[in-house]
Amino acid sequence: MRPNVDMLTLEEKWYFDHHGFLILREVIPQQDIEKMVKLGHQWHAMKLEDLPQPLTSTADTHPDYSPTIARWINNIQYGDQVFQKLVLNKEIMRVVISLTKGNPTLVDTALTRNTVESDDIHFHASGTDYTVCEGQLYAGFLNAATSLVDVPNETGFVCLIGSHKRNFQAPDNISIYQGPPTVINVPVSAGDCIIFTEALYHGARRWTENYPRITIFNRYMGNHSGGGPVEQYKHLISDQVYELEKPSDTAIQKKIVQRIIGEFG
Ligand SMILES: O=C(O)CCC(=O)C(=O)O
Repeated sequence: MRPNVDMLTLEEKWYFDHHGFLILREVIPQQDIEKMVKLGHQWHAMKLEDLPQPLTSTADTHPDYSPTIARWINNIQYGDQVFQKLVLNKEIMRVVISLTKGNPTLVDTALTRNTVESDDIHFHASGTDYTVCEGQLYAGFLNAATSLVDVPNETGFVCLIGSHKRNFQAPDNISIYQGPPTVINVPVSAGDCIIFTEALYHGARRWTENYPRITIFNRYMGNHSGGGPVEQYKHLISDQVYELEKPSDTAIQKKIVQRIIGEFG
């Protein structure tokens, strides 16, 4: 018999179902934050063609590209072990495993830099894959957004609370600058992680501080059958990260999933 993959508390379930996200406080140590910030600055100072392979920036080739886009660097887990540690973070994985019902696949990593010049990120959402059945939540596309800096009120992540349920089409005139109760802004401290379903309408307000906002967005899918690791560079990642990037097979539980469930068991 398979072990129980639902490691959320009742309060976390209520909160996620109601809001469309959960906040995990202080999930990474200060020394990891410092290392990530240093590498983030280093990579963001590079042009696309100069990034160490297989790092890339799909921001630079994005259809909505603008010189002031909040730029992101992808495949960072191949660039340093500290990002692999975040991908496998036990607290984040507890939530990801629970919400994907035990079948997560890491599909993207992105280290994003916003400055006061960066464009607003207007409300958008991806997919409608969110359900609740017999007390168990399922979110087929999750984004774990870990902030590497303090994000004060009135800037950074915003969302249309509860919009992941999608029972009705949201009006299209709601702005990221509207306030509660419809639109909420989520201030966080360096090391906090907001895990949200991509079915939730979300965006980001203009950055206001005199230091850049740096955030790592690690995206996970449930029962994902496509994609996979960058095979040519598999020697740069651990077996656990490699396995997490492999498509899910619902008949076989990933070893990394078994290990994390065991640690909470
Ligand atoms: O910057 C943010 O917090 C939101 C980012 C975002 O909208 C996304 O990753 O899809």
